[in-house]
Amino acid sequence: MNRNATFDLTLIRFIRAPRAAVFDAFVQAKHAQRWMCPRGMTIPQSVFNPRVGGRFRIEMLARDGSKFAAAGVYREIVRPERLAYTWQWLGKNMPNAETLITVALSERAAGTELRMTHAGFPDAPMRDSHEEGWTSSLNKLTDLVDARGQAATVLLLGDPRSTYVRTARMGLAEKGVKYTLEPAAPHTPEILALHPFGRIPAFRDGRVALFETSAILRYVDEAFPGPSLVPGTVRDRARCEQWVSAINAYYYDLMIRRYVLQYAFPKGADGKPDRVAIEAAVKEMPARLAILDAAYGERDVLAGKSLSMADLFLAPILFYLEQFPEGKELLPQYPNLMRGQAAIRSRASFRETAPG
Ligand SMILES: N[C@@H](CCC(=O)N[C@@H](CS)C(=O)NCC(=O)O)C(=O)O
Repeated sequence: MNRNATFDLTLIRFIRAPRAAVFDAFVQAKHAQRWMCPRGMTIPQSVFNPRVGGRFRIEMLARDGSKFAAAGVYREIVRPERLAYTWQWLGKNMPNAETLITVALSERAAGTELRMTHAGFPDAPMRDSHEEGWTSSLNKLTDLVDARGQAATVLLLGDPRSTYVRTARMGLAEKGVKYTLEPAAPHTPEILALHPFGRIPAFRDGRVALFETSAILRYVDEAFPGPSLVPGTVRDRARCEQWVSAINAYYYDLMIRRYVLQYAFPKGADGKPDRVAIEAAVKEMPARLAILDAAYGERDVLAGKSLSMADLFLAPILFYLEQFPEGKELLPQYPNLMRGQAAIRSRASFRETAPG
């Protein structure tokens, strides 16, 4: 992005698609309607009249029901290389400046370079809010015209054996989001470039980078259509948050770090698992499992009426717990917990993310 004193915004993207496809995505309603608004919004109505002097109008709908409309006039149309049109927000509470969008498309090996300038903002905050909006919209444009679809834009980095990576993958699968899994170990340069603490997973949606599994899932949940990963009521949403936090704080450490990893990466004398460490962890488990069993009660999920982020955090941990002798013996003593796990284990998102 390039900023200058006249408050213009320039975004440059390489898109793996022919120029004509990118050009048509800007001017044909059937394509533009699918991408010309940030993630999490839709365009229920639009009119595109792509000839010099012709008008377009789009109406955007946010998840909370609020609507935003923008319109403009085509100034220049040279398919497939150049396009210029005015852009003005409509409605009382919207900035009423008329701005100018110029799109230049250049042929590159295996794709197109898009250079988009949105010029004439009256101030820096307005320019910056458009940078955020266009960055997200251009991710959707890439999803649409790149043959790989969303998997060209949405990237999850991590080791598929990690419980947190599996949680994120299950969330993406539940939402029906296509993504690319880029294998990466903790603390490697590619992870540290996105995650200051070097843990996995790390996530990118185009230029939006995130770390921490719960933040990644929050983003995925709101940015993409599909079933919600958080419950519908205030109380249940808080309950979901409560369990995500509790699983991170009181379950992962005990069950994975202090137990599963002792078997998986033995550090005891003569390369055997450290029995003292294992027994200390096992002693604490019945009380923790009983808390979960009570939380399920008669339901199959931890919060609300259907699967939520809370269940996605727990299932990969219990999957590993069951692989080792003490965990395998303990778990059947908690019937509600077992019922909840049977429910989540029957889901495609769980089966398809099984660590190899
Ligand atoms: N709070 C982080 C935890 C992630 C985490 O601890 N991941 C483990 C793998 S399951 C990791 O990166 N471990 C490497 C380390 O602890 O240095 C999240 O929610 O994403």
